[in-house]
Amino acid sequence: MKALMQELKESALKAIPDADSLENLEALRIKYLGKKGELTAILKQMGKLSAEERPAMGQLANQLRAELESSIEESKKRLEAAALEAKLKLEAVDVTIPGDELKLGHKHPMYMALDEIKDIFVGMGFTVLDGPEVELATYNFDKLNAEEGHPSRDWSDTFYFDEDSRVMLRSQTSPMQVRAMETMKLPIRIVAPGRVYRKDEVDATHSPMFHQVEGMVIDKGVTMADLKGTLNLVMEQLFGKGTVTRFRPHHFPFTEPSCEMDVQCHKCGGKGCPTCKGEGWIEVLGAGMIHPKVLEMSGIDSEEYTGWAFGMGLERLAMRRFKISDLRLIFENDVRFLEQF
Ligand code: 2NM
Repeated sequence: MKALMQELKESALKAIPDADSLENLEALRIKYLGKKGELTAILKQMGKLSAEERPAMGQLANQLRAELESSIEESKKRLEAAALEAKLKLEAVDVTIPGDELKLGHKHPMYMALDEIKDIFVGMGFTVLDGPEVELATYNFDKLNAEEGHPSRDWSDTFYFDEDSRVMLRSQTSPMQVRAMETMKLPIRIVAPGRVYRKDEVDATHSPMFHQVEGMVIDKGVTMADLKGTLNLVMEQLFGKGTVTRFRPHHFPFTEPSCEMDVQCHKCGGKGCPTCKGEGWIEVLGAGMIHPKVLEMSGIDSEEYTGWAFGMGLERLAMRRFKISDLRLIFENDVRFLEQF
């Protein structure tokens, strides 16, 4: 029995340090020390020994078990350390590898133009307003003096949501100005930029969705001179000092009198060239003195207060500012186009 244990010890203490994985080590533990292992098999023969021999043999067996256990423990530590090292090596981050390049986009050219306009008006004490794109026809038309039967109310021009033409996509941003007149304390100085919708076919100068900037001033004693003076200043900031302008009579339902404003072509100085289509002038906006009926409908006393308002198309302005030839480029969002700004 002693010889058997010596044999077991020699083979085990040779095999255990050679184990190359935790799984193999565990298999060895079961092989030598398990319930059905080799040591147990030897101990089963203890019954054959005499009572005198048993204690010494038992002590020897316990010693052997302890030796094997400590050898297994040692190998386990070694294998675990190796496994940890391998894992760390695998997961190591090389901080010297250059990172992925971050591709940051930038503002859309049309919003660059809008920000410029907003800055100019904010600098003159105007407040920027935002409002709903789904509007009531009352706010889009009635309260702006465009009564039932006005051509712009036609189903062929306006996106309605319901049969009786009450709810619609706003065709101008002026409904926001009506809401301002109804709710804000006078005097009022506001600009209202945003999307508007009209049933137009898409071509180089038209889109069923486009952007407008409208604005208005209401106070006591406001006149056409304020309209012209303010808008002239805006154009000087937009197109440069000394920009020449002119005002032509026009008609809008919500203003009286109404006008359109042109700036003299900055390319040819008014002689006529492709930029201004030979005209010498470029139309930039519509404006006018707010119709007394419009003021009264929103609860403002037109005897005491007067006001002026304007509306301009943002796409057209951006196209001129950045020399964009086709309106569709603004909405296609082709990065080859957008990267140029
Ligand atoms: C334009 C031209 C002229 C305008 C008028 C108003 C309001 F609400 F005050 F009556 N808002 N916008 C206006 C005036 C808009 O667009 C070409």
